Amino acid sequence: MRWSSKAVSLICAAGLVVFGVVVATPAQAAGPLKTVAAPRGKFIGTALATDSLANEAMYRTVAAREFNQTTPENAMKWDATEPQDNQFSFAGGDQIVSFAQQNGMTVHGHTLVWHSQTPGYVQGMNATNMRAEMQAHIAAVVGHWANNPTVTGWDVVNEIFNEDGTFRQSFWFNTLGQSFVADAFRAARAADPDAKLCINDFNVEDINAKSTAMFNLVSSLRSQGVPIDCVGFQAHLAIQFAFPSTLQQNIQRFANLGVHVRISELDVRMLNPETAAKDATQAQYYTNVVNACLAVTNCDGITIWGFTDLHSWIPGTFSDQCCGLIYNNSYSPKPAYDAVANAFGPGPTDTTPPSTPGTPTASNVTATSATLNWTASTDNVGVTGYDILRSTGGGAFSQVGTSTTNSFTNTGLTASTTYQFEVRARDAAGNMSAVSSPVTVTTSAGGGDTQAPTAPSGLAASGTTQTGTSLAWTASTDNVGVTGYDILQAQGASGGTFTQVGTSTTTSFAVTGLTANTTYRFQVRARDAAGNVSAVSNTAQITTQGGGTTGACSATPTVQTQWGTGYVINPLTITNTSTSTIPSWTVTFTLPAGHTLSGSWNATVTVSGQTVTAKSVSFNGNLAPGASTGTFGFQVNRPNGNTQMPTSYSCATP
Ligand code: G2I
Repeated sequence: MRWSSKAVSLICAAGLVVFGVVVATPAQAAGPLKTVAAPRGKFIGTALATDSLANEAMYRTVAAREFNQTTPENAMKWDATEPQDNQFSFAGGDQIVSFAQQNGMTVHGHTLVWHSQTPGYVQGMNATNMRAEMQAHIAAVVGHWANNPTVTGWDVVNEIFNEDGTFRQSFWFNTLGQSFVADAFRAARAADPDAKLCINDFNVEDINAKSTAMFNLVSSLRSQGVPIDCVGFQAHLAIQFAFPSTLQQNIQRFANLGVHVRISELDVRMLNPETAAKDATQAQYYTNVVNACLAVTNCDGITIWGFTDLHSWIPGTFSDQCCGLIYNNSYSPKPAYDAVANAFGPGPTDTTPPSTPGTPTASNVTATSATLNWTASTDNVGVTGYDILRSTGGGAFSQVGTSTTNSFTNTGLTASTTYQFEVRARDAAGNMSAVSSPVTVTTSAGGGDTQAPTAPSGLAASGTTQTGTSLAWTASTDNVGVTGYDILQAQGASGGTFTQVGTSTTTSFAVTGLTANTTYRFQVRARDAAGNVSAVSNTAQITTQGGGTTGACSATPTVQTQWGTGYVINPLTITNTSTSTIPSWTVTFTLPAGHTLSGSWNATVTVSGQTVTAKSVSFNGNLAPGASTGTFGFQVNRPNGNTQMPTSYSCATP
């Protein structure tokens, strides 16, 4: 639907009366949201609560009009579905599923295994009983909706990591170790082979220690054949924290593993009170999230964690915060609504330019650079960036850069020279604001910035394999700004020389090319634009996984089917029989005389005479001790009736 100008002014007036804040004029945004999201191949959803659905007509109307997906906010959690052992209650879940069915929405089940909202009778069990309880719960709950095509997937495990990437010390982990994760996914697959099975967590939007731990786990589960299909990034964001700038890059690296990704619980809270300026920043965050999902093919869509500020978990959890959603308390769309609608499909009618940015102030003026800060512009849809204009010695202004934030550092200036800077704002439709008033800056005589960044801290390595490891650290600070980090490496637990092996502009780095079974130490240091280098960080030490030797794995064939002139071996199960992780495997075997290979899957196969050599591919090579992969198989043609089978199977690493 399109907002008529009459409706818009009514909404505005309502906003003014209720909140006493100046509400930006809602854009003539395209909508409903599902109408603009669907052509882009993405779902747009909301969390739904059973009591609001039952009691409020407006809640039902907006939910049905705007969204084509829902995640039950609480109704499918353990305390709701199995409050007492073996006494199941599906009424709340059924209520949401039937609302979804009537209104063309899909349902994502939330959530099977979580440390929160799980009754005490589960938490006190011993390991044997707890595993059986978990499997029975999953079988019953997933099984209840398994034949209902409206329920398309599940959050199987929820919030299993600490912020530093270690496993959360929940009763699940403390009783069962990390095995509960794979067991939960297997139980869910068994209960509904068609459901898409997700892991879900918060504070994993950026590339950081927690998201990297999740990345390593997903990658290892997939290499072991554990049925995990998707990753949910909750995205409970807040405008008082920087937007997670590596969101797109982060979800892309997961998608590259072959899983689907989703923004699963989006909201963008703010410190009280709500103001028009904060609403504009919030709208910008929503724009950024939609754009990140649009940029990643396997991002299936976005679920907002509710839609009206009237019903949100935020004030109950953060008493000083509010207003994270896209409709206000009286069900009027906020700028964030327009931001989502326009990011999916730009409204053709947005001709409103952003407001003029505040006059810049200059700081950290050196002989060669100056940093500008200005009061952000607001826009009915969202500011997409700023142009920075400069004049030297009173000459004409020309553009010297752009910024997506309300600050900019101009480098390459000449010492003892007077410049003037102005900024202007742009929106997604290309509308440009007026230019700000100018600020005059005179660079210093020389010498420039001599202050080094602080040393990076908290350097830690995770996900160490035979040939690599992932480093992450806490950012340095600098009077002007950190421009990057050097990564230093030394061999051995002591001695040796640290040499630079790479650079990073973020606070993480993937080290590759290491030797198996070898100890390394790592340090990082920060640089700024003037070339000042910080002291080095703490040292992180790792030892790579043991190297492959013949006999580290075994190969076991299964004859899947055979006929007169051929047969299929599937799977040829490869098992890691050693005590350390293997990164890859090579299987050889001999075909009987007259037999020829006619096809194979999930390995790189070469044939020489009757000897076949099969090497693992990216997703099935890495096997933990004792783990197996059943992904490789092949087909053979044979002379009619010759019933011999291949012989001399052997498996080696790498
Ligand atoms: O905490 C925000 C979300 C983080 N990720 C997992 C989500 O499942 C979680 O959602 C929230 C719901 O939005 C709240 O509505 O999970 C909370 C529980 O941890 C939910 O709050 C609970 C209250 O704590 C209960 O007192 C209340 O009975 O909602 C229940 C039903 O209204």
